[in-house]
Amino acid sequence: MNANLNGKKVAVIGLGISNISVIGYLLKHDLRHLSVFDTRTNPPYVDELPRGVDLNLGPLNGELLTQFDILVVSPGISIHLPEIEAAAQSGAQIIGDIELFAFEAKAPIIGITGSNGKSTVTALVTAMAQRAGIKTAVGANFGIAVFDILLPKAELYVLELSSFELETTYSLALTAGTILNVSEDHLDRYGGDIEKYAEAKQRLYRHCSRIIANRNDARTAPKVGKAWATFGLDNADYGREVTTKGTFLTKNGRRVFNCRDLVICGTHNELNAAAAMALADAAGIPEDAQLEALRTFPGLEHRCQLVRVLDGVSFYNDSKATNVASAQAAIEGLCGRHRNGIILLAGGLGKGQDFSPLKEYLGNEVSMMFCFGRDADKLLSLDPDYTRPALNLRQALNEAFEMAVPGQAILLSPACASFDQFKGFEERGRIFVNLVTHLESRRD
Ligand code: UMA
Ligand code: ADP
Repeated sequence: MNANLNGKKVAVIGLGISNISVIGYLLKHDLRHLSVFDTRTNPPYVDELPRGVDLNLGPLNGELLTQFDILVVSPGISIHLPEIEAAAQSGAQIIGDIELFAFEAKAPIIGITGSNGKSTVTALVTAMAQRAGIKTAVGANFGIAVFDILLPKAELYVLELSSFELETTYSLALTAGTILNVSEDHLDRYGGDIEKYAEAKQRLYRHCSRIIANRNDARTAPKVGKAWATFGLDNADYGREVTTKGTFLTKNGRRVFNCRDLVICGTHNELNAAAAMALADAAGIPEDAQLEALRTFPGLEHRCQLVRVLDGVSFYNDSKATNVASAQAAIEGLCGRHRNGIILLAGGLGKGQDFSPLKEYLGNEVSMMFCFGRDADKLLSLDPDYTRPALNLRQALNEAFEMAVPGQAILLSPACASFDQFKGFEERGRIFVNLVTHLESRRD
């Protein structure tokens, strides 16, 4: 896009974390006009809006939007809304905060997208770069708006990018980037079509110097151009080797790290570590810093975290598992550690996903699944013998604990978004941890 904002009529659509930060940036320009829109009647950040900014709440006014030159659209708003499409047809540029950031950022950028593992890999690469003494700023879908991390002193940016953010990004040039994996998620925004979702993710590769693809997931291979490196389950390029002495991370067949020394667990995290090393090499981060970061990275909150062991039962908080593939990864990552299997707590908003991949675990790795939330019925229909309804998370946990035997794990890995019952996955995870912390032993 044309980076010159001066003299332009700009509409900011959506008043969330990203756009409140963009507004501050926009106001530094000599705009002809700035209006803010949000479809909610009571969005956050209204109090933080500078005085005099024109604010429009409630349903979007399509007619009004056609009068703007540029629409800066929040990731939470679909650019396929008729009002936004009409503005685009009238000649408005539809962009997001990342597009504007792309013009301002002077340091190299690493970009990470994928259905699962984005935050973990983003945090790992950031830890690797920081270990190497590189002044690194991390943000975007990671939860920190990009305009809050834009610093003249930054030597490297690491951005976690969602498909929504990529849809409104055109010029972002990456030093290194990856699509970690593509599985069903957010299909409610893509008309139920996973290929459309994958296409949005492919936009990450458009101006990417060093593309890192997952060789076990064809949808991550670049449609245009070639991968600089791949990562995967075997020991080709970046990968792993499973031996009788343990599992090792490898680079071109060379064993570089014993997975025993990883704090984060599960095969999916070994893949995440391999991807992080590939990105780090692509960006010139020294190997000793990579390995040191792998050794010390504690994992992120709400991702397969052991909360407590009570009466021999282990409780895991994997509230960030907001889709089926992430719940599958948690089940597979934990089942080897728990000889008596897993009781799964799942449910919430299914976002149009097909839950059937969970069926194969029922009666096998998962001895029972307690289902709560808006789409509980869809989960319950997978297999009535190994599923039970629960009114809410509290009831699911209490009933699971009553049923559990020593050696079992109770795993909150909901395979669903949380917004039907919670403010977000963090709140869901915090409530679970709090409930678990207050459980009393049944042995007294
Ligand atoms: N909303 C409306 N009407 C509006 C604007 C927003 O109803 O006019 C709703 C959205 O549907 C959404 C919520 O408000 O439910 C917040 O949307 P937003 O676009 O204002 O979001 P921000 O607060 O700016 O946060 C966004 C990302 N949110 C989304 O993509 C939905 C955050 O990712 C990101 O951390 C933040 O920018 C920082 O740049 C969160 C997320 O859930 C973590 N991402 C999804 C995911 O990871 O699966 C993609
Ligand atoms: P994202 O930012 O893409 O949501 P996170 O790193 O926050 O990814 O992890 C989200 C969920 O996905 C967690 O439940 C985690 O256990 C699971 N997960 C992490 N990495 C992977 C992966 N490579 N493949 C499948 N699931 C994963």
